[in-house]
Amino acid sequence: MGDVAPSSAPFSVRSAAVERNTNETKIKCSLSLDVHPQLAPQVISVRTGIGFLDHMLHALAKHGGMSLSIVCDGDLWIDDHHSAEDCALALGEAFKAALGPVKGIKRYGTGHAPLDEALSRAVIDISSRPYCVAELGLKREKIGDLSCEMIPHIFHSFAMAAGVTLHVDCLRGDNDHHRSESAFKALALAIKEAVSRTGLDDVPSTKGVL
Ligand SMILES: [Mn+2]
Repeated sequence: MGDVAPSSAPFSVRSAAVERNTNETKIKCSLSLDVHPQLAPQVISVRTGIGFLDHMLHALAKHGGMSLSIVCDGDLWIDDHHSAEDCALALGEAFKAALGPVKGIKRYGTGHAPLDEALSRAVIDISSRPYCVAELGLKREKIGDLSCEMIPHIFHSFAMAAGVTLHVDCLRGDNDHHRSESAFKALALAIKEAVSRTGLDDVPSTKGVL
């Protein structure tokens, strides 16, 4: 993991690939936390089997400045639960692996993202203290083929697997598609800030370890 610095410094990409296979889902996920217009162009390919989840994860990667490939072959004949949860777990595992030791990054990140009338806030601490509070106030049963009850669960699963503390709140909004999308985009902005390199090589904690 190189230090940040003048644009002539070597560019390094923090990335990881994980495979997660159970009787319920088979997932391949690769994630890069760094993109560069020439050296590592952003590439996003998301096929979870759940259209609205694809839309949300695509937005998360796009606005998080990440490259993401995820393919899930899951038991959608049952419902969307296992696929949605396990994709979030795989993404969290890939995030944690790509980041490696928590050194030389900002650690904390906050994002606010509006989408028309909706506004969400996400706050992340890359802390090795997995915790999640997600209050999205969604009213519909589902958006497309994704159950609304799964959306906070996706944030929770991601936080547990990634080992991060995460608070995501939708502050206002009438349209559940907008509320959800603004939440994912807010998380994207929070992640982008938290993983950004400080140019130092220290552990960002008074404990000296994270
Ligand atoms: Mn949309």
